[in-house]
Amino acid sequence: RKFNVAVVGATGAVGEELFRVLKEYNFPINKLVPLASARSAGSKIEFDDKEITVLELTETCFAENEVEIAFFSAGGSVSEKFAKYAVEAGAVVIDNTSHFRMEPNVPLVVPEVNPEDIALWKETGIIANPNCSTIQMVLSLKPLDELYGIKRVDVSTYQAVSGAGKTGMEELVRQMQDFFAFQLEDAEKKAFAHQIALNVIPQIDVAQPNGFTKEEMKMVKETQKIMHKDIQVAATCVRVPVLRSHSESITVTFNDGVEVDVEAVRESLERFENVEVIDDLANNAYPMPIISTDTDITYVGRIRRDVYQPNIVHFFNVADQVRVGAATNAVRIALKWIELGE
Ligand code: A2P
Ligand code: 11C
Repeated sequence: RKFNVAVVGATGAVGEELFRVLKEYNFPINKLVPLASARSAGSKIEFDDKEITVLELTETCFAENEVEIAFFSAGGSVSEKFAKYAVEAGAVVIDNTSHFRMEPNVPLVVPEVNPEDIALWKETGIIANPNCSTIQMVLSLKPLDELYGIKRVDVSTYQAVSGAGKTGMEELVRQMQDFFAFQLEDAEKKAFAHQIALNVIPQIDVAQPNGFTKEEMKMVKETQKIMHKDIQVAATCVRVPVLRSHSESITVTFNDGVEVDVEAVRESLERFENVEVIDDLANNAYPMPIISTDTDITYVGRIRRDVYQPNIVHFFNVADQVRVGAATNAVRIALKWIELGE
């Protein structure tokens, strides 16, 4: 059967990608309802060679359009205010924001990792899509946990500007143009606290009392919730001048007594759905943002055993933040929700 599908945040970076992914995955759509603020209501989006008018997000728009699946990607405060109207109208909400993620009765899902959690959706009508940096990390942690049992993860991220939406992407491009026009010093800073062109910023989201940032603590708590395990996680999240793929340098400590076999690690990652290994250092082959951008794959490489401790492995992973980290994961959740019998 086909569904009436709403996209809240239809004019944003993730919203626009959602339309592309829905089309590519041949999502069973009866009616598509693009929603945004009054600012862009009346504008058009293109879907399946047709133009569809963007409607204003209102309390009644879900009931009026008989929406059955609602993707939310317009920020936490919009989800906080409007998700309940979609649920009241009988829709399942697939929420891309952090607003509901840590509520105990809301499932937090990466379909390749914890599809069984989707069943919990009935309690609230909401399924939460994890943070982008968590999604690509757990996609590589899950097979390794099955292989050896993970005790601890230390991760440093190199996060693209797309994580800050269209404003973030435009800011990087504008600052690069300003650089070539010798005007970078006066560059406008809206999305980021500092200049992002030709720089790296070791802060994403706000400071927490423990000295970590909110983005870093999301990686801790979301990983534990998705993996159903109190894995120790320490993250350092860094913004880099890359357009739309996040990278992560990951160190995994396995249970005591494990002796890492790099070939076994490689094979377990290769077997895992939507993960691919590129790992041939001698021939300069490893994952990079220019490889993962516009794909639905999480690429892993630079796999190596620790020099000192046999139960530690290091590797590097990259994935398209807008797709794997947001739109594609949301669509995969919806397809799994349908497959599991809604
Ligand atoms: P709008 O174009 O009307 O501002 P991004 O993450 O790329 O910055 O995009 C944010 C998305 O969320 C846009 O589609 C934006 O629509 C939408 N949005 C932001 N605030 C609201 C709001 N208060 N109500 C509905 N949509 C909103
Ligand atoms: C970033 N990870 O790269 C953020 C964006 O919790 O959904 C996504 C924030 C979130 O800036």
